Amino acid sequence: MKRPFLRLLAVFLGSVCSVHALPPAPYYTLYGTVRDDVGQIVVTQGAEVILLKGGVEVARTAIDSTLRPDQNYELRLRLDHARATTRLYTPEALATDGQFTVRVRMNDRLFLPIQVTGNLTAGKGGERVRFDLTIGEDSDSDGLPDLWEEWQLYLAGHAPLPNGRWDISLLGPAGDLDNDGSNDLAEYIGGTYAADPMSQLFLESKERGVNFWRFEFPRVTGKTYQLLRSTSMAPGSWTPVDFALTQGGVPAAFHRAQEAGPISIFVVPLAGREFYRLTVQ
Ligand SMILES: [Ca+2]
Ligand SMILES: [Ca+2]
Repeated sequence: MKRPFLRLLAVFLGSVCSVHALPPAPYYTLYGTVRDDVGQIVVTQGAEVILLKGGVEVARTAIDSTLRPDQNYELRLRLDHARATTRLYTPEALATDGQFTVRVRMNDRLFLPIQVTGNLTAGKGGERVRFDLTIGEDSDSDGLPDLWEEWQLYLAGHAPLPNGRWDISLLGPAGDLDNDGSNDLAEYIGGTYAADPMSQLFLESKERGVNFWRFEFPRVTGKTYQLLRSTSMAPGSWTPVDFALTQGGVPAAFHRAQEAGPISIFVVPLAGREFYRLTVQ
């Protein structure tokens, strides 16, 4: 099978980025994806992200899996540029560079996401900052939930240590337990097995017609896929491209998998050289 430059290019939309907007609205926007401890996007009805300042709630928003393909929550916060001698104009406003923390409420329980350690610092008004959240325990502080790590070790044929615990240090975001070229964080995000080298995300070119290009990739139930295209592969040159699930079908910006297995997607090709990459959430 031929997979050279089209081979997965699992891109994490989880990195922090910020976009500056113009005044007058001094909102600070926190957004991202909330996942559970096996990597699935939270779809629980009534689940919320809650923001606290000094232990007191100042904002909350519903977790909504239909919000956008690459995020299921968004919190817009008012920031106050108050100087040390002035007071915040509303009790709900956060002082610029103020301290806050985040919790997730789900099934009437409050969870501390593993990314949240201590207080966080709000930036400046107009910023839009990605902050992905994972519910679960992370006793080795590597950003991967312990339950998922233990599950991968079980699948790999490992046994618990004599003390009954699993040696989760064998996995890490930059590690590659099965040596398949996809690191353990990519496998967690992509929903593939970190202990099975045959299980990984890749994009394969299958067929080039006069006015279509057919690709195939192995989808995982519950994951959302988007396609990006570039004519140079230069950083910043990748732009989203719509794709259809059938030749001549209606193109869409993303695909949310309802089942597992290989899937074909169709795009209208450009005239010249082009490169594609697949992203997963
Ligand atoms: Ca961990
Ligand atoms: Ca791997």
